[in-house]
Amino acid sequence: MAASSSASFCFTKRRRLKASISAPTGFVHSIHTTFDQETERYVDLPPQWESLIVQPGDDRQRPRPIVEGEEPSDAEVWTFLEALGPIPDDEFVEYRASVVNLGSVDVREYGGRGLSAAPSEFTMRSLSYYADNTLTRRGARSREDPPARLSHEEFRMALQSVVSRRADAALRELCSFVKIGEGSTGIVCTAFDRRMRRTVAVKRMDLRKQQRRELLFNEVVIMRDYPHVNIVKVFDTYVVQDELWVVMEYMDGSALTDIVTRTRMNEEQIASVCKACLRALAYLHSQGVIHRDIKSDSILLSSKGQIKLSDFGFCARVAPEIPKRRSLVGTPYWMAPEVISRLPYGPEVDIWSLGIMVIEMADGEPPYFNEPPLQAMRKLRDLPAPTFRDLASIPPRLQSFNDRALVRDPMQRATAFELLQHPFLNQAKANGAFLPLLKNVRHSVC
Ligand code: 3AM
Repeated sequence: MAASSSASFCFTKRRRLKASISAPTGFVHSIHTTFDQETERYVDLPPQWESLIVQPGDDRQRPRPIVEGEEPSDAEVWTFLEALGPIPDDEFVEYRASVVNLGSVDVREYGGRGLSAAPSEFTMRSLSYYADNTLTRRGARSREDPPARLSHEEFRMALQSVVSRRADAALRELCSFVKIGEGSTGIVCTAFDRRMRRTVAVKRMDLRKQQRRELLFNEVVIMRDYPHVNIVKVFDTYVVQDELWVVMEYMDGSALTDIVTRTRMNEEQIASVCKACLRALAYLHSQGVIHRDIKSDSILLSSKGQIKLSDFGFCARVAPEIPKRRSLVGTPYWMAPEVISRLPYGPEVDIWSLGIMVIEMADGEPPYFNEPPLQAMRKLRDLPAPTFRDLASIPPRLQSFNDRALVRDPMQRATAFELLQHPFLNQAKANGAFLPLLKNVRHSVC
């Protein structure tokens, strides 16, 4: 106390200089944010502030996906093949023999013209098989001897050769970037696309900051090669300096997470989400694609009531020659028991995760959400399949639907096709089931 009073005494002896500040000029009131007393949330926050201000109901701690595992994915081998360069003609016959059995396209096309000319059918479907044969025959690598790691620049070049457009086009055509969120692989912005004259969503991923950078190939090819009414559309892809940019349709409603955490969904709305998601999954599974990260965060809604699947960064492929995957990939609370047990798994894992997402829609969060991720994973692995928190309040049709999804034995679990036939989905509405819920949950972009 004594010290502070003597200090104030010193200051009073000094002459204070007052700065003079003029009144603001050219003032424009373009943002009007208010505070809703009922929900205790700010309304109409500028989008760039939304990622900074924690509001009640916001979940800043959304669990992140785990990406682990040594299996070389198709894309990983693919990038390695790219580094090996064109296949010499005298070796061609052998390669062709190994691929032709898969009904793939001409390998020479790939070898001769380089990766950018390679049809995606070939590159994505048969590459692992092709690579196994190619690499061992060349004597360069065997399956036990994993591919040499590409340098950053080599990897960038490989990615560059599969994206749809050149970086200068992105810089010329995209403007007015506003960050709207952050995922596990990068940030998402809205931007205005001058060529298409529309607002788009741009996912920007730094090549150097990825847990498994080869998974970035998924971001380029999956939405491009598997167009579907319930899958978010991708318009263009670019490599801009050290980033991969994926330009997508902007889903101006919200992520399903915003809805499940803030409101109570009715049966019709839950059925509508399930139907849209199952349609996308039935299609992807028929093409041998597993999403591996189904959860409310991966479902996006538009203000017109469209429901679409997104976030394809953790996909894997299965094919007759590689019918199962092994790596531990997914988000802990949504992971199927077989993934956690490190058993070989297939597309059934998406159906389990869908079942967990149904619990999210009914209860607001997945089972064991109050436990740390590893504890929750242990329970999912060891305990009987989880169910709704208040089973008595869940309509029987919804219970019976989810009883077919949350089956521990993947062989007994319903497929996407089977679930699409379930009577619970008769309540689904084409569009519009969500419109009443969408108000106030999403940033509005002009
Ligand atoms: O953090 P929130 O939930 O607000 O919904 C996605 C998430 O937003 C959003 O970007 C954030 C990080 O993934 N997002 C991703 N793709 C989108 C798209 N195509 C998108 N928002 C609109 N349209």
